[in-house]
Amino acid sequence: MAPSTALKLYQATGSPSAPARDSFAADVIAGLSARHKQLPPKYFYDATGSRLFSEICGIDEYYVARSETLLLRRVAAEVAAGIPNGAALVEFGSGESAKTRLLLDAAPQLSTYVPIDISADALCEAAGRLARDYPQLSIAPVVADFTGHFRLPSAADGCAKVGFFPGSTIGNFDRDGAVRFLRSVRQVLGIHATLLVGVDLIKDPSTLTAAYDDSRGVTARFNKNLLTRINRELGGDFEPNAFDHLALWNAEHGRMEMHLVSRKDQIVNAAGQSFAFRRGESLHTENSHKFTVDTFSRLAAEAGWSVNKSWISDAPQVALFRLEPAPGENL
Ligand code: AVI
Repeated sequence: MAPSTALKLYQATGSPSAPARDSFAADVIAGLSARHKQLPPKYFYDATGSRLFSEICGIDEYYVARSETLLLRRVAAEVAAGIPNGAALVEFGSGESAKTRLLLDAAPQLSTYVPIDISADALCEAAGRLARDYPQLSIAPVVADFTGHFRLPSAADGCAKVGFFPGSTIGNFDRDGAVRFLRSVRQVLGIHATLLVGVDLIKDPSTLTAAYDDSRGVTARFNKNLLTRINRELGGDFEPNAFDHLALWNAEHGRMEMHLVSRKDQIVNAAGQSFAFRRGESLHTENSHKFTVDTFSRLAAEAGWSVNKSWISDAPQVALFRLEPAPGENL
């Protein structure tokens, strides 16, 4: 039997289509009606946005993916040495599971892989490929919004759990959201767990800005694709070229910000409502927080985790943290 047909997909949420469209519309109406217009970055990732993001990960200026892959390659054996026999690797927002192979290759003692992703198609494809290449591994994909509450599939019962959250996606949450997410991961994984988190580190603003405003304009297209998605899915009439892509370093909040800045006074319709933009007015589309080892350790501590070990890549630097439940913390 082909691996893709042998794989059982755990649907942790109801059918995402209708409720997902409703909450997209509600988020667009709320975000465009706010005094400072903003949209949640999770809506970047339709099929085109996901493809553009993969392209960004291959761009020289976007060091985040490259530095993390090189780091994982360098420390995989050391990370693997801390993984118990028969453990389950649980990946939050697994996408193409590209970096996962570095861990799977280094840790053949893993018995189970649980990739969690909102996209059933991406999950099926990635899980099918992994099932072919790692026939000893039990693969139990879960379709879920990894920021929400869900239970792990029974395939992971009785296994020690190793959470995996690479890619610096933790930086896309605000501080409270990051703490809430890390707390919910502790609940999902249970008490005998460790969590590997990839985090981008603060560095010189010119390197940071170039990473979010690449010279080929792929990140600009990624940003403007959000408007195209609103047009297609919510009957919008945005002219993407009537907005400029802006990437800026906000030193006060330790984050890269992406905005779409209106090139003119204009009225835009979307989700059945009209929204006025002034020339120069910004629609804030993403925050990407950057940390030091110290600031990330404090954030993790707020969520009940303590740092067991951290590894830092060559420049441009990113970090990989291994977290364990803080002593005395209850679930
Ligand atoms: C997915 N996330 C970690 C990326 C980041 O760096 O914040 C998304 C991205 N935005 C622009 N380029 C990449």
